[in-house]
Amino acid sequence: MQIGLIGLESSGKTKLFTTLAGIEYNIEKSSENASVEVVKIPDSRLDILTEMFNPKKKINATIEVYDFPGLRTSDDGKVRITSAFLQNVRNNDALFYVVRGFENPSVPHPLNKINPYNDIQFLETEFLLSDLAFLETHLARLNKDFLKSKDEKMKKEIEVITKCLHHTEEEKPLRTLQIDSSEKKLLSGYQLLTLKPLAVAINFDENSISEVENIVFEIQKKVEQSGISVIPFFAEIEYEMSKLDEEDKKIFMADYGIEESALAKILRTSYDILGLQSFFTVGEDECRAWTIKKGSTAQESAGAIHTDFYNKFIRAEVVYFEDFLKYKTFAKCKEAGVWRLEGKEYIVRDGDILNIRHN
Ligand SMILES: Nc1nc2c(ncn2[C@@H]2O[C@H](COP(=O)(O)OP(=O)(O)OP(=O)(O)O)[C@@H](O)[C@H]2O)c(=O)[nH]1
Ligand SMILES: [Mg+2]
Repeated sequence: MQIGLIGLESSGKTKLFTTLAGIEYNIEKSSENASVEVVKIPDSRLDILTEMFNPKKKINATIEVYDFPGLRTSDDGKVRITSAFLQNVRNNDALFYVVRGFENPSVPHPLNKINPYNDIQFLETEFLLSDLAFLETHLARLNKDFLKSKDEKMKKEIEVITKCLHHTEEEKPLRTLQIDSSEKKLLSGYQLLTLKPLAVAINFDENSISEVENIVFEIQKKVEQSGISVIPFFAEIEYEMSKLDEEDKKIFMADYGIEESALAKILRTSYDILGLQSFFTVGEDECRAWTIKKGSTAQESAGAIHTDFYNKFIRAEVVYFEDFLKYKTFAKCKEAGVWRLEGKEYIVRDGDILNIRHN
């Protein structure tokens, strides 16, 4: 699974990316290539399990994060969406749009004003127009082909595309359209832009900490119906903080009046909009968070560990994390009736602790 950091030039994507990945920030930038790093998903539940089992290894779930070059002003003074940019967008399972909220006269803004909501609208409008153009052309072609072939499968496709087109014509992003799983499958090959899960991270500067809450509240209200979550963060501060040890970090955060780092929130949101969740395996050797799609069965989850576990699946022993936290041992969980044996069709919950029985 991969998530892309995209946005206008100099919004703070690389600063965020380097902080997430725990690497050094380098001002030298490539105008063409994205960088990629595998990033750990912080999970306090895994931390607690690790404390309880004291294993040799703790393994977090991970996602791939891509840092893409920003959208720039072209020679005519306008920001044009390039085909390279659209290709970058299409290749991601989900997107984080990094938007500028910080003032800095020495760093020009491609749209010439600091207005996060305006930047969100800019991208959404470009995506909508691109989808609209694609859907219109594609529908015309499908209709023409259908007249010749009378193919039933094509008829279904025409229905779905028409539904998408109407939604887009109302200037609504496709991520807010109600579609079932078969329609989703049908559409997946098209890589429609407004169908991509999207979240927004607004990069503020330290001087605006006191106003951030209100600004974000207002913006969130406006974009809620587009299915977008907005997360504020402070790229410069987070970067400086990431280089400190735990003690100094606490002092630093208290100085700025920051309650918690935004990085964990950004990563958990990425995970969430990708439609992912975690289950855990525990033991003296390792405690580990595994990544599965929401709605995965016990057998599919076993397959995430090993294909053999999928093929030779018998049953899954299941305890929900909160229950385990309450009763502390599997024996106590059994006594309390919260330890269960589940078959292969069982839908795994986010936070289940599994032990797979297999042949
Ligand atoms: N004052 C201030 N400057 C910032 C902040 N975040 C980023 N900058 C500056 O903005 C510039 C761009 O930051 P990057 O993280 O490289 O931005 P980017 O989005 O990766 O830029 P492109 O890859 O060119 O699109 C750098 O000079 C940063 O120091 C911030 O929170 N406050
Ligand atoms: Mg960059």
